[in-house]
Amino acid sequence: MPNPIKKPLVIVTRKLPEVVETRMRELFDARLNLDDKPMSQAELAEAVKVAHVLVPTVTDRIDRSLIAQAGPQLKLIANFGTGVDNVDLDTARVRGIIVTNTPGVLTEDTADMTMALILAVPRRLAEGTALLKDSAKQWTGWSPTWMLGHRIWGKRLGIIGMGRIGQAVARRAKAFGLQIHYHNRRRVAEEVEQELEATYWDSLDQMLARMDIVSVNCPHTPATYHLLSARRLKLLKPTAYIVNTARGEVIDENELARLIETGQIAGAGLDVFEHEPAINPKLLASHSVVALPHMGSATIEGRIDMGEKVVINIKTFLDGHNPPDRVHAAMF
Ligand code: 8YV
Repeated sequence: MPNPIKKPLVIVTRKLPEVVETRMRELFDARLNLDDKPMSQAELAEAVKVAHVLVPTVTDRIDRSLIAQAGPQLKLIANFGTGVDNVDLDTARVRGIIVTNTPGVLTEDTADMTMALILAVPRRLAEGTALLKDSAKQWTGWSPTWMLGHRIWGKRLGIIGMGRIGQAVARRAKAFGLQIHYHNRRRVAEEVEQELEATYWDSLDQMLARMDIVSVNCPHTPATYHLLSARRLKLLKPTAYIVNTARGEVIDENELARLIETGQIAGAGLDVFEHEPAINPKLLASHSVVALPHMGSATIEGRIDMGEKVVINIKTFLDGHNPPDRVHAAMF
């Protein structure tokens, strides 16, 4: 920025942890959303007409038509989140708007939640707790053949997307005795493969057909939209489970629901959905599905760290430097 603005207008679309909001107020002319009411497209359009910096989240659609309405003063979209599939990166680039995200700080939390789902689905955690809480089905006591799930130790876990989160999942899963397999655009470094004792599959199709559990850990991009298509989902063994803490759009959700309903896939642990907040009702009705409301990175520590990254990105940019977490479409 050639002429640094004293107090740039930073519009934040959702409520953030108080400590982050306080810091933003100190540094910027921060317009916060204290009620946390999601902004409509019309409200977002008003925001981009006046803001120097916009701080959106996964719930905001920063698409081509919205960016077209931005005033010339909008120079930075500092996304509060790692995934940037909510932002049209190409249009932003053409308009000379820089986009940043918050990588790294939610890796461990998201990997924890992934591991929780890897355990929860085969071991029927949600079913067990629902049963105890349902007074109509009084528990009559232990039985040797009751609530039997499946062992995860010794089984094959196929990770789709071996980036930071995929590797953090692999580290945890290895400690639980799972054999690590993965598919990624590029093979990871040999030391990483050795540490994780991970087997690389160039062919996603071949990997899918052999896994006991599949975990989706890749970003949602045009190339990964419905990567788990109807055809690929049918390659899974009927005893296989799917876990998704990445983005719903990577899986054909209707087909997944149908295959679980008809017993062609054993179950799923889902933290994300294709049309959030809508969820295919068949998934919610299934005993074999553990569904969570997109809370993979929902820890107070994580949210504060994310906010800190957003502040650093904005501050660095306004001070005339390249923000540390700048993203380009080619990175994904
Ligand atoms: C965030 C996420 O909560 O950062 C991401 O990509 O998926 C989530 O964990 C959300 O996106 C915040 O915008």
